[in-house]
Amino acid sequence: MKQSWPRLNADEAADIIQHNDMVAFSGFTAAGSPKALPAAIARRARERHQMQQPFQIRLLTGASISAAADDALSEADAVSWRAPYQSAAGMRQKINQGQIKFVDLHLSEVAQMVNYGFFGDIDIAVIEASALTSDGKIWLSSGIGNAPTWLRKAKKIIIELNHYHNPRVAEFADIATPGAPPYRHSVAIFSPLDRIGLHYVQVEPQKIVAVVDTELPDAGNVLDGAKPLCQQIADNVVTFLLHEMAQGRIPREFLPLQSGVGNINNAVMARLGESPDIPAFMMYSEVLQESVAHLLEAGKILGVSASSLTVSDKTLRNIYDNMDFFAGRIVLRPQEISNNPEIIRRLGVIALNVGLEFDIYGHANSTHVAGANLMNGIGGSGDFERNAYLSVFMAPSIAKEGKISTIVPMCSHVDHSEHSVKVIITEQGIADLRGLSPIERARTIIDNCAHPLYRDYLHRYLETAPGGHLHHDLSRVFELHTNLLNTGSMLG
Ligand code: 0RQ
Repeated sequence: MKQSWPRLNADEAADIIQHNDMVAFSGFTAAGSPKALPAAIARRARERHQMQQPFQIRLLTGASISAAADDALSEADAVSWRAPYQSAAGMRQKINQGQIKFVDLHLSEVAQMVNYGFFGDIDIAVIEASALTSDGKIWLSSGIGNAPTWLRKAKKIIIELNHYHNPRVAEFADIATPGAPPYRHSVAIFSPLDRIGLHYVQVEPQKIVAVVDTELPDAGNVLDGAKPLCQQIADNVVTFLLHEMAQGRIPREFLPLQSGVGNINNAVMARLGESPDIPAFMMYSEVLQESVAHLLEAGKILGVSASSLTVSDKTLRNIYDNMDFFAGRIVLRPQEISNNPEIIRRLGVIALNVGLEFDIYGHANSTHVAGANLMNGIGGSGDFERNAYLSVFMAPSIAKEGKISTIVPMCSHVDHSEHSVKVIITEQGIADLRGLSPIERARTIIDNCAHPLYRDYLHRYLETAPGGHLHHDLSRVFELHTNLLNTGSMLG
């Protein structure tokens, strides 16, 4: 059946959305996420609230969306429930004030959870597309995320047809869906650029209730620039990886890398690119970040599997202007495949992620400051670090001008356990935890990674705390955190 859909503006399309609807946005980071509907939904919420009517949506996304979109929605009190990840200051504040319920999830699991109805039905999917046809073929844009699942499961679909994107962006997409347990077959990806799916998603055309034309950039990946501390951490990561190669624990052709987002990860990728002793390598990651695009062009990175092009506008334009070069070197996948544990383990991915704090035994906190306040969420860090060949965590040894040590006796919240964290790297040095007993791990982390300001305290804690296999003094274990809360500084 051929269809022609209502071409609506964003406000008209937002009128389709009802109070308490479960709304699912396309994209992964700002890349590929809707640009016009978030602000229109916020306006609708404000109007309804002025009329003393309730209006809040429940919002599912791939990962973060643009901070502008999340903040517009949170400022308008337009969201009651949010999953699985966010990174916007306003949204974060409302979550921490208890006004928005937030569910922090491993990104690879979300599609399966929705397929099995863990969160109920999806009422409306709002999907950015670069093209669509009347028989229901939808070509996505710079981020895939969970869009294929949203399109399949949603009762209604609103398409944002974004003319900003080069229609050839869809050449990056490899849309495939793993089968459902217990009949799931292996996902046949044996090299990062292997393709197993289609460039488009097929939907039931009658589910599309509106098409909204836009011409808007992704707008959202602005990095602060490389701080000196980031460079020192990056140097230590390169030193570690070169040592592993020299020891024969990383093969000469190297292993695929995963790299999280942010300044540290960007600096690490750039440094790896500059190192003549690191061979050209592949990435099996979730985001393709700024420095990675440049390294692809330079030939240092041979190919990238990811779920989004999380790059600046200028870099995205450059990719679009050189599609013949990039099309064969980038594959964008649904996040249940970009972050798939089976493939990460098979390919021997080296995972490089940043955490907020680490304890002396190697547990890592990526998400909650002083055990209470959400920062962003676990994102894809757990998908990769639990299954990686080598899980490397990075952080500066101190935060807030030294008032906070990122190495503490016990993490105030645990996202990654000592059983999977293999290596911790700060600007101070490298703690290689493989094969070490807990007490050896503690000494190594304190000596190699903690800031000199905090080393004596941490050593004293370790040597005076009672214990057996681990040493812990439960009456003092959070003394640093308590000092921070009481005095503004961990050392009191
Ligand atoms: O605060 O911005 O006010 O200065 O936290 O820290 O050092 O700039 O590092 O931007 O890479 O963020 C873990 C949050 C690090 C991030 C986290 C303060 C610090 C600063 C930011 P300011 P940095 P980053 C791929 C993988 C989980 C998700 C993930 C993250 C701010 O990397 O969200 O890995 N990771 N995803 O001052 C209090 C501490 C602190 C602290 C740092 N111990 N206590 N504040 N800060 N340590 C992405 C996806 O999944 C899509």
